[in-house]
Amino acid sequence: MSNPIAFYSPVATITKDEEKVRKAKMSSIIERYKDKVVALPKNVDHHFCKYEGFWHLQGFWYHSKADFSVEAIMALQDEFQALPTDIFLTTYPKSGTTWLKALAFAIMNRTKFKIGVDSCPNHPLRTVSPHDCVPFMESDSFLNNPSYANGLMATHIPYTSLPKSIISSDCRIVYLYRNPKDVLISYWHFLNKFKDDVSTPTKLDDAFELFSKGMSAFGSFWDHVTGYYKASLERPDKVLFLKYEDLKNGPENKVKKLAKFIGNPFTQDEEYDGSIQKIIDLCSFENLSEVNKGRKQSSKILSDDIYFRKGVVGDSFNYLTIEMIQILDKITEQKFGDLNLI
Ligand code: PAP
Repeated sequence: MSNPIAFYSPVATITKDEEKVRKAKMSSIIERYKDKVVALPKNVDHHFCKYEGFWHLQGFWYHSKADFSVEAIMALQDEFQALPTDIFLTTYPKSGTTWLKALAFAIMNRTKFKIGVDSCPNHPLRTVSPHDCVPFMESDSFLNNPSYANGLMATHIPYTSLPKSIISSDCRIVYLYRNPKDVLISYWHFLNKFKDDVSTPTKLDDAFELFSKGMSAFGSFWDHVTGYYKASLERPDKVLFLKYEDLKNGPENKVKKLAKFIGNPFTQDEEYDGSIQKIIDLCSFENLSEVNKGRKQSSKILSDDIYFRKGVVGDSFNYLTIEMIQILDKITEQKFGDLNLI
């Protein structure tokens, strides 16, 4: 993380020309993999937003022909070279990625950007989105220029499909788990915020059915979690498994654990002077959602607000029927039964 400013500024102020370059890069990747994609099993019965359906790769479903799609995963698997010092923040979509990005970024850059309004009113997280500070590997911006990540990246790619060099280089991986019911509801709201979808919102029934069948971008929630959870048991010094709900309930301990794991432990002085709490406050839902109110970074979404809806545990109970809850609980029990995960 030698110069974080070098990578968040261009993203925050992306020009039309830069966007063109990124799109051209993504188009060339899509073109390069088109024959391979044609050969993959697909399900085109279900359209979401601008996506034409789902394509199956290595046990998981993906969209096609855009960033965050199967072509992006294939390109990363073929080309991405990790460094042993790289750190990967990994999640199933809607599990708290934005929050984890903010926390890891704030922890790793706390010498450069001191926390606390007086010491650093211009902290990047007071002006730009956590997504501008920590890129997704499968995004067009990263694929166009991987070096701008500066050693801290995020991804939704399942553990078993990560580019091989991430594992062989012994990189540290942080996985954030969130309970599937809240993930589903968060995901459903998110889907309906995409521009193309505003006039024809996805019904909750449909989102539920597809999610239960593992038919979402990045595949089955349960298989995704299982891959990372098992890895965290097998390689605990390299894979840290955290839970959104634990972070909500007792953030201090988890933030300490995260800092230690990513190689930036808090000193005793920092523990006494409230540094941990300052990071928690900076990365709180309230603060980040205020900073990102009305911001618009990408043309694909209405605004960065959509990453900050409610940020609470258990909101799914306001939407799901009892039957839906029972079905999801049953799948969770069947899938996670022996893992001692919930
Ligand atoms: P992504 O995977 O597309 O990047 P992600 O950040 O994982 O999205 O999911 C957004 C969810 O995290 C939202 O949940 P909700 O729909 O249930 O409200 C969002 O509110 C929540 N979130 C974002 N920032 C924070 C935060 N600082 N603290 C707690 N929850 C947060």
